[in-house]
Amino acid sequence: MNLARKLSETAHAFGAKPAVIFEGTPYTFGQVDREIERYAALLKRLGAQVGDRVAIQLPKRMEFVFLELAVLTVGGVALPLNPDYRPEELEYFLSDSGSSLFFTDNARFSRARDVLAKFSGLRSVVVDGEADGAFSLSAELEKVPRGYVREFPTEDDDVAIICYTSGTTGRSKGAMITHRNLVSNTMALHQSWQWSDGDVLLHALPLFHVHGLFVALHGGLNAGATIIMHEKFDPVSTWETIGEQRCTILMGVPTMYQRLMNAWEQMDKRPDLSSMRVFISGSAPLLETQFIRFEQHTGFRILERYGMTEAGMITSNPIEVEGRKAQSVGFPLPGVEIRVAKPDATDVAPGEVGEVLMRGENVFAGYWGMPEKTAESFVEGWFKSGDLGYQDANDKGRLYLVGRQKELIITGGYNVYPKEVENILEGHTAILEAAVIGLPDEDFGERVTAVVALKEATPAATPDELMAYCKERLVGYKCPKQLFIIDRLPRNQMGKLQKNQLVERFRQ
Ligand code: MLC
Repeated sequence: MNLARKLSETAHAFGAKPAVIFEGTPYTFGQVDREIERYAALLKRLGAQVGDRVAIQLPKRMEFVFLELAVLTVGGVALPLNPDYRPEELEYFLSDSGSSLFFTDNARFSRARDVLAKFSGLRSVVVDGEADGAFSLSAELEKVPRGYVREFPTEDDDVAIICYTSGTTGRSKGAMITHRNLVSNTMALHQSWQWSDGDVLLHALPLFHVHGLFVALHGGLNAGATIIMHEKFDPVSTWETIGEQRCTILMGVPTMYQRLMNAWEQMDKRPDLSSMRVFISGSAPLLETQFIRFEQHTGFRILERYGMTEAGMITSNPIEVEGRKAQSVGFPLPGVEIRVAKPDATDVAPGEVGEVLMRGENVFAGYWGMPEKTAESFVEGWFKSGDLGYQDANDKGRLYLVGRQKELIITGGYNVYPKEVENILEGHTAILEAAVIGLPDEDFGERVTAVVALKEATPAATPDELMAYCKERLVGYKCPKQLFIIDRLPRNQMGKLQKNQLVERFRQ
């Protein structure tokens, strides 16, 4: 079933109930549904066809919610983009996806003007006011004819969303997520986490990624719950809102829980948590110390679950409190199968570490325009996650994750492949070679750190200059937080870079 159709049906059942309260402004289910319909009519007017990619680069705001579901309504493919992407990054996503429509705001439109001029077939729409060279959302909505009837022309196996994920080679890959993926995962979580229309979700995550979009937004709308939406995460206002709005669910990444605990320790007046049902963590490993500290402070045991862009939500700790264990990501969700395998794809012995493989209706349809990469990512119908883990044979196969097969840094819930940052650094005229590593960080979990060797013949560059160079070209979370200049990067006799030596040397 088309996800937008499903959510529209729920909206009809809950008409006058608040669906989303965005920074204090309420939108009922009926209003949200009508806006989605109006935006869908607008997309049709702008010529959107079934399968067309529609890129959306917006800060967190209601237009994003209406647009995403309007794109799905007309059978298009939504391309949610980080609002912080720099114009050079945007160029890659627009070109790789072949998007025909681009929704953004004035600030981003003017910043990306030169890039956008390269795409002759692309039409841009600004959601705030007017801009030369772009359609104005409000003016276009005015022109939408009455009487538009939604058709939801796409179904289960059609692509609904392309979500870009950082790639090992430095080139981001567009994961094609189908309606079946979205609907089955939403239903699996509905059942496992016992969502109901009595729930009040505090939504403080970004909207452009799996966690904030599929798990939180789609999950809440599907359940008929009320979503209290904050534009930006702030630990103090999160605590206050939970108490004042009688929230029942919070979803966050470990960095958010770390900051929530720091704030808790500073607060004079502790919030009333009596309405809370569950605090859920994902997108990065939750440390045992964080799990324990949170329970000691609040009395709540965080529910950790495991997901990834390519497979949505995969496993979860049980909703029953006593079943939640630190460092474990729990058990497969309904309809999801997992295995732990050796490099030859045969099963490991029970309890041994191997690569976690998965299959089910949650697993994506492949990488956009990259059939070889897609083929490499599967073995006999199982998706190879790249995550290393083991299943506890004495606890019904409970899954624990212990590491990753490929170099990957997870910082504050975002994935960064070092190669992407190394490629940028090595584009600088003064840099001979660069190595990017993740160092432990109390706030972000891992800290993107660069170690570079400079060319002799060029004028020397300072760490600050090199970090500023990255900031012009890369979204903030990928930029090195620290940069060290050394004479030569350590290599073994075969010439292979010894990153573990760099980690040892710089972790202090
Ligand atoms: C922001 N910055 C980060 C960062 N977030 N740097 C590293 N890692 C991050 N995650 C940068 C900013 O650009 C800024 O740079 C500086 O760090 C300080 O920012 P801040 O104000 O402290 O950060 P803040 O805006 O508060 O954001 C922190 C955060 C945010 C934790 C709230 O990163 C966040 O919302 N993370 C959630 C990510 C997420 O939704 N992941 C889900 C992926 S889906 P400067 O230069 O401007 O100072 C997925 C699947 C699954 O993984 O299982 O869920």
